[in-house]
Amino acid sequence: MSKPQVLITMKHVPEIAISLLRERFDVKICDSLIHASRTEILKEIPGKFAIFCNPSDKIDEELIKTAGPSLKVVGTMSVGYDHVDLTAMKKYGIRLGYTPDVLTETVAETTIGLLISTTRRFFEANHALKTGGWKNVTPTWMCGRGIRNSVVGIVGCGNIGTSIAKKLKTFEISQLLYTSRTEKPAVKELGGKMVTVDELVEQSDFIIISIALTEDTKFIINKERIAKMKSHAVLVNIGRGGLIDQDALIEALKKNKIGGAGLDVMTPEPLPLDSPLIKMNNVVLLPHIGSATIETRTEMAVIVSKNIIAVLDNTAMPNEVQF
Ligand code: 8YV
Repeated sequence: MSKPQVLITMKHVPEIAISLLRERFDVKICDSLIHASRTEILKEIPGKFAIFCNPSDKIDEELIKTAGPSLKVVGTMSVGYDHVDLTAMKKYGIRLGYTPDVLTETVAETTIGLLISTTRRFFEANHALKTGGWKNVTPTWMCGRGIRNSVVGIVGCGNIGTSIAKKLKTFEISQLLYTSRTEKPAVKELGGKMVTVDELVEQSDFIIISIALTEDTKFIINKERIAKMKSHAVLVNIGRGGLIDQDALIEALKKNKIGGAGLDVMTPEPLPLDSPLIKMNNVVLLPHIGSATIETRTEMAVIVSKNIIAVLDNTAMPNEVQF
């Protein structure tokens, strides 16, 4: 009897995760060099039991209908699932596995790195060094703002936001602000004060966006809120590009209305090379590498496989999105 089939939309998935799947499934890995295009996914998806994907794959009704009734589970290698149309998933009775928790510390580490490299101008300084700009150094050359004694605000204090708060504690900041639907005892214990998004953007020297993208949080950082920020405020986004009105941000950065931005996520991804963000000295851009350590990505991939296998076995998934 033939095995059920899984489609993996990307290359270089850790072998351990693929072997787990191979024990139970026929595994089809996309033919594309790195990541399957939408066209390739739609060509390959008919008859598959599962799709092993990531946030760059839009899982919508068209894809589900193209897969046909064999499709029972979507396994996304991510904690975020804004790329999945939950209404369509529900309509067709498809389950969704994801990978929370295992990436929390890694993403929090990336955030701290991005925060420091943005405010202390690491990439600008590195570029100057490599291109002959390191000449007669004046006392204020390449100076940034320190994090110590500053007000740091975290928009969205889930697991990742809480881990960022814990790490920030050692920086001797003067005040930690956060937004959340409910008060977070762990963050309160660190001295964190729950405020509204408007209070947070007005009062913070550093603003970190660490919230899931939903209909409610889209453009949570809009033109009005950017206008309320301090003129030296540094904005860091490790959530999703869609959380920020990027055109409004670019406008503010061009006019030096805020101090700078550190973005691991943006719109669209990959960012086109002609985006004004690329040329800006007060912007640090990373290509969505928040969770990119070998250990974390391996753990994430294994969880995706286990989530998919659980559906075949009709047992509880290690991590299932309830909707
Ligand atoms: C992705 C992410 O998982 O977890 C998320 O929501 O955005 C990333 O960590 C990454 O693109 C690997 O698939």
